[in-house]
Amino acid sequence: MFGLERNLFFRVQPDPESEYYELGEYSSNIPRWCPGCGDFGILTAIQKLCHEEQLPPEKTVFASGIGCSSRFPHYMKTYGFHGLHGRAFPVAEGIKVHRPDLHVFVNTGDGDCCSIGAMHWIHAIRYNIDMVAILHDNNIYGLTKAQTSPTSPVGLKSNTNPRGGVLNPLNPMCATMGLGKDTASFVAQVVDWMPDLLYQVIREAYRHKGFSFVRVMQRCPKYTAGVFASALAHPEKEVLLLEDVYGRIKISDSMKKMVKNVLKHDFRDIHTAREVSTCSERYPVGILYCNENIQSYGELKRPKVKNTPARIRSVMEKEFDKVTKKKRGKAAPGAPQMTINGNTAVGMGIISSGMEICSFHPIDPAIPAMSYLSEVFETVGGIMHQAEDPIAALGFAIGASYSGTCAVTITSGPGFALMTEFLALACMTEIPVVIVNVQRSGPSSGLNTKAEQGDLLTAVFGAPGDAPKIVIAPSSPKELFFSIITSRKLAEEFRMPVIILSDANLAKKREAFDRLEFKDEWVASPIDQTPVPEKTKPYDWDPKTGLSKRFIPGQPNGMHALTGLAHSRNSKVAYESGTNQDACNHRSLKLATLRKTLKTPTVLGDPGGDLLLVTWGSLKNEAQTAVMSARKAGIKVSSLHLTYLNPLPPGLKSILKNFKKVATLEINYSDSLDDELINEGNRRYGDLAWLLRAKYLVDVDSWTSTDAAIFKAKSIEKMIRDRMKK
Ligand SMILES: Cc1ncc(C[n+]2csc(CCOP(=O)(O)OP(=O)(O)O)c2C)c(N)n1
Ligand code: SF4
Repeated sequence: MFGLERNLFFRVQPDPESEYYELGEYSSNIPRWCPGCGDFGILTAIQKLCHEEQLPPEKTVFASGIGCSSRFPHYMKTYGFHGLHGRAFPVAEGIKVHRPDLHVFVNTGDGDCCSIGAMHWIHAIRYNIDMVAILHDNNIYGLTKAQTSPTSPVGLKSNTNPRGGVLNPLNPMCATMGLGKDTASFVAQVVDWMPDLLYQVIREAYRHKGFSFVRVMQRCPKYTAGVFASALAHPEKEVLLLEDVYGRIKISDSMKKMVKNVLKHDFRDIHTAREVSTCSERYPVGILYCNENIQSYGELKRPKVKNTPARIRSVMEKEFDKVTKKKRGKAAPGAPQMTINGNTAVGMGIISSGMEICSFHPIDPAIPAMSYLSEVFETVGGIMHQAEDPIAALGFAIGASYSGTCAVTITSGPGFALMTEFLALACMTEIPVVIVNVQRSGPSSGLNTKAEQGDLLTAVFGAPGDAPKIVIAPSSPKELFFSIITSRKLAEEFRMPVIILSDANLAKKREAFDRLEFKDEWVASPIDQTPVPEKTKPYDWDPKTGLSKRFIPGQPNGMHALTGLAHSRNSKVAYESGTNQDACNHRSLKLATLRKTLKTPTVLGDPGGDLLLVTWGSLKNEAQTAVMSARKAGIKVSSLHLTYLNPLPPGLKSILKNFKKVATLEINYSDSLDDELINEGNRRYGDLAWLLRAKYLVDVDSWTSTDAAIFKAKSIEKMIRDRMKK
């Protein structure tokens, strides 16, 4: 913008050479772990690593899930992302792919990594993105007070297996190396009670370029005091020390004396590594396997060009040309017309907004938008990430956004349903992100190519707890294009997710309109990367608007651990409801603030009458044509189209009150009063009707069908005539 490069901030950091960080500069809050917990040893080793390697705290990020071990980021004075149970990997991947300049670590428990997050773990290994993942393996779910984990030994009593676990434990080392010698990149195992080895292994993991996976046998004196007791008491019998033949790890004489079983090991030999890992009598400790020749997904995805407004302009002008007919259009004689469908509009809007990252998991009817971007996005320096599932797609987008941008994900109903936990996290942590949901007929897998407007309530309310977010429904490809540009700006300004509801009709529908000319103002301004002023809090909510300024990794003085748990303005975990209430209040105020800027929508027809037909999304044109025709026939009907669905625009209540009857026209399901069992008391309504009824206490009827094909102007007009006769 204004002659500056967008990624300028990567080069205005203080010169790391000129800084020296003391060991104490990496410590933050006092850990809440139990006395004797093995997590302390891991913390000490990592703080030592940061100090020895002189990692700039503002350029270091610890991402975690939920668990005792996942509290780790709160104890480091770096940036931290304490997110969702099992979902640290996609977030960390988004961070590192967008910001390769950051040092990224993941702290994960055995439940977090090997159970709920197992799918992300497998793919994290496959992506081989440069980061260090520490598995804090205490063989139990610690935080939730002793449930069996996938690594719990047979017979271990827990409160979910009071007579002892029955399944053989999963061996994370075998699982990792089982993915193949050209997939696993760095695999190591160590115990928390051998601090020197622990430190050295983590150091080698850090120095390895690629995904380093370190399993630490971590003592949990509270719930699994017995499981490592024997190895601790008899290291000479139960531990096998791997002495690497390359001498990366220095094995002291005292270590050798204590352990006794020492194996000279070439960590390039996966067969021996697998063999020793499967041995049930001894824990092998040291580097098991390392392959330095595997390509990193992060490197493969590294943009070859910079995403500057000038480049976006040049690419988009060509893209607009490709869809523009040279001959003069009918609608506006003289102006060249471009014709695009909704899915292409999504792709074009994403590029034109200056977004740099789009993550997705293929699902129809959104796939053509993903394909379009896969073709073009790279040419403006954009990154397309096909994630292992929709959960990871949103997690990756959130990670990228957190690290200093606003990323987007594209999906459809079933994928959107899976995303709701991450969606709430983005609301809670106030991370901007744009989600495009190309709705399809549901429920469940439904009809994948047919349109439905069945996800409105999920978009507005579908999340655990109160999670305010912006929901917009464009009505045409052109509106879709501009809604993406606006959404990015809203997401960043209001620090919240913006959901754009498209649908299968809109996705496929081609619309001709005057050829666009690229405008620099479509591209969002670069993010402020200047040092955070002293004493500024990560959630310095303005008492009136709820708005606050976000800090991003790389910004000096802004280090804090962001958390999906209830938190204070300082981003400290809050253990009492009062703080949570305060935070909920401020997040909600942001919607009220946005609402103040929205215009009251215009009624088509008279401002009062017998019937007001309310629509949203793709039904606008057909409904308006029908209403105009019915009006010509003397019916006192008007129509109202809503684009902003959360928050709803001001002035609606008085509009609705001016009509004898109000009905929504929606492509979704509602009960019919013609059914014998259905009455006013038990009737289920279309999504928008539910919203309007709840919000304005107006008796709003639903005229809906899940068959999108019936909503043609002629049949809508007939519907109006028939129903007004009743
Ligand atoms: C979706 C979801 N499911 C379950 C939980 C509850 N939960 C939080 S932490 C945890 C287990 C933690 O165990 P582990 O990952 O082994 O870490 P540890 O506490 O032992 O360090 C569970 C089940 C949750 N927060 N979210
Ligand atoms: S419950 Fe176990 S893992 Fe959790 S803090 Fe206590 S000792 Fe550590």
